[in-house]
Amino acid sequence: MISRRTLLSTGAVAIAGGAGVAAANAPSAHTLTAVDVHPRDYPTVEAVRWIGDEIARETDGRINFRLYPSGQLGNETDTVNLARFGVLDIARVYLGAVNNMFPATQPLALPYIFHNEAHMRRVVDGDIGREILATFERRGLIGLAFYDSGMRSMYNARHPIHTPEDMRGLKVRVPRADIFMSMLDAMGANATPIPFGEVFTGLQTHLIDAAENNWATFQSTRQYEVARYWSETEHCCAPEALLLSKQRFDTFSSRDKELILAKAQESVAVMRGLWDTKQANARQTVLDAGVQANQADKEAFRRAVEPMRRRYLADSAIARVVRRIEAQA
Ligand code: BDP
Repeated sequence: MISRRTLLSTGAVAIAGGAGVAAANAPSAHTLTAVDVHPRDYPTVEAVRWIGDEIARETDGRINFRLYPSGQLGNETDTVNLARFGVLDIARVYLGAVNNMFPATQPLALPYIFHNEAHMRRVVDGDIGREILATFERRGLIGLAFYDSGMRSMYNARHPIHTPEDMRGLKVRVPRADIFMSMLDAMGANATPIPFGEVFTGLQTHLIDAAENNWATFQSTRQYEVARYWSETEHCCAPEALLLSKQRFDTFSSRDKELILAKAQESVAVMRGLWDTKQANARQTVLDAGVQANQADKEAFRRAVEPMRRRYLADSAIARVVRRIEAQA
């Protein structure tokens, strides 16, 4: 089996157009490489493909995208860094991957910060969203857009979860990000960080009992085949981030830059259309396959994470943004 690291380095060679086996496939100077952990037909990947097609059309093919979906080029934190250093161009990542490097993104990932998806959309579409996107520039990235990621809930292979009590002793997979780890700890789970691509096998082999994610991911990764209980905690509604290498961006003329930024912004509406359909279909597929779904006691979960939320709110910059977000509920 080829290790992730080998893949990453061969991928990086191909992208940088270096010598050797990969050189034959090296993209031209105006090909932007875009990575995502999701498969080709996932809304985030389709939205980025849409941007590439639009830009290629407007520039008569002078600028085009090459997509590397399904985590081919490694985990999300690695791809963020590869983009910062100009090895790849566009990284679509979940917010946990950038929470530490870009603290301004933390409020958006806090549990129960958004009342519903409409609230999240309103916030990222407005001044708060724009201000947070602008902070990516401080460390080598252009924040292109925020995409939908729905609400994350809990699923497991053992029993329905109603209250945090039901989480005791469960090994719950979390993404390797401080916010997610402390969120799940606060809920009383045994938070186990494992990479996204290993969750299915982890559930299947009982290395873990549970995980949390949105309907679309639960379905597209087929994790529902091995975790038969979905419990609606809806604890997190963090959007996805679409990031572009600043090094690469700076090689374009101001006209091209405007085009890239404009198409990325336009893709948000495209993505939301795809997302709404995907989310509804994924939910139906999972329920039709016999997964048992229940409402969890969200108030009890909200109480459980309150001390953890308060620790984040001790940072006055975070507290200020949280107040503004709440004002838009
Ligand atoms: C999905 C995100 C993906 C993350 C994944 C995870 O779209 O970027 O890698 O969750 O939990 O919802 O790791």
